[in-house]
Amino acid sequence: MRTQVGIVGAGPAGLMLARLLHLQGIESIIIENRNRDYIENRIRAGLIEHWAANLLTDVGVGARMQREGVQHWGINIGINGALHRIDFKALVDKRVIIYGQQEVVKDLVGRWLSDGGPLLFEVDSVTIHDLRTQRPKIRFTHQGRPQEIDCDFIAGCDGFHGICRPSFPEGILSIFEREYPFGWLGILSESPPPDHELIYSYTDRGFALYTMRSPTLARLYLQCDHDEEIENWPDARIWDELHKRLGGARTLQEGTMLQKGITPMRSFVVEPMQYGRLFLAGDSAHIVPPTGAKGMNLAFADVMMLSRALIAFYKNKRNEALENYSATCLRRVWYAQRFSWWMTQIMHRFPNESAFDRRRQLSDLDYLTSSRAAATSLAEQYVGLPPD
Ligand code: RFL
Ligand code: PHB
Repeated sequence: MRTQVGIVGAGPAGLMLARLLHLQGIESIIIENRNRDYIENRIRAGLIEHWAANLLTDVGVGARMQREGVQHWGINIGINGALHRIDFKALVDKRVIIYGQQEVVKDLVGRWLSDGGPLLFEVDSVTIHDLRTQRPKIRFTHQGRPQEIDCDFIAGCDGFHGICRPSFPEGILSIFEREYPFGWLGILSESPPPDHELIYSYTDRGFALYTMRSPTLARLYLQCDHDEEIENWPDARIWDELHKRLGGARTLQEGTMLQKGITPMRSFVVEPMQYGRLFLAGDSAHIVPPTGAKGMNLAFADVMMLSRALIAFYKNKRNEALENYSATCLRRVWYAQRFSWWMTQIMHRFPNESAFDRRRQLSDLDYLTSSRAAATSLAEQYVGLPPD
């Protein structure tokens, strides 16, 4: 097979990149190691930044998001049960949209396939070659047969556990990382969320987040130990803890749990995000803890930059944007890293924290919820800065 851009991974990054390139007449082939049903039903992110929601609409895959997604013009910060609203409309005049990542994936896959775009599911044994030449290659097996794609460029959109990042030769990548000594236990419940907007709740018992997928479907998270086993959390214990960490300002209705799981929390960045004609985008290059809701949005920002650089290459024969890809992305990546780390460290309890640390967190939250300047800073970062 032969294409202009070979894309490894059909997550938000790979699918959006293919769409952006297609709109400019640039060809790509996507390969994905899971099946369609799996990627369209994997429950992950739920929050889309202001500019990213506009992007989905601009590229023609936003119609269902506009119908079924819910616009949020603020969030609530709970401090031991007392709720304070951060008003995005008044502070920055922008909104975010709650719409599940798997729905975004369904919309992008549906559009790609109906346009006749090549997307091979359930590929195996993927390897990439000749990265420093003008004809890099992707090799894999598909339906038992060995295949090779001859490309001009390879986009490594294969997530944190993919093969593209490990294919950089030794000594090229610098890794910056932090593991947090806790995880999030997340559930999806057939019940209304306690508020129509999100509640980020700081409590003496640990952090909890009350979010949703729709007015009748709650997505609820609890801070738990990083090595916690889900078996230690029968439904009754989860509900009990969710009630306690919400405090008295709202009431929480219980419902049938459709899904529950534990996510570790980590900050991770590799530099650079490019080697020869291989470009990393999304989770393959960086991970943020979910407290700032930035992961999927960063994946979209990376591929916006990559598509612009590839368009400049194909349309204007210019290489500068490709050469600057890594530096351009990393500036935004580090803004999101800093924000996600900051949200994480003011909201959670840490195993070795001192009384000083607790007072400092409470003072940070007090400042955030009483100073317009502090609230504006959070709002600006939370709704997301548009890629420049
Ligand atoms: P993905 O979504 O992991 O997609 C990578 C795809 O590549 C495939 N793959 C391969 N394909 C071919 N060959 C190989 N060798 C391959 N290896 C892997 C995989 O099967 C997969 O389909 O990465 P991408 O596209 O970079 O997208 C990143 C986002 O998925 C991620 O950042 C977000 O889910 C993070 N995240 C959130 N982000 C937000 O913006 N807002 C949120 O509210 C938010 N909440 C969350 C989150 C992530 C969570 N978890 C479970 C990690 C909440 C949670 C709980
Ligand atoms: C979600 O709706 O799953 C969600 C929202 C905000 C976050 C993390 C997850 O910070």
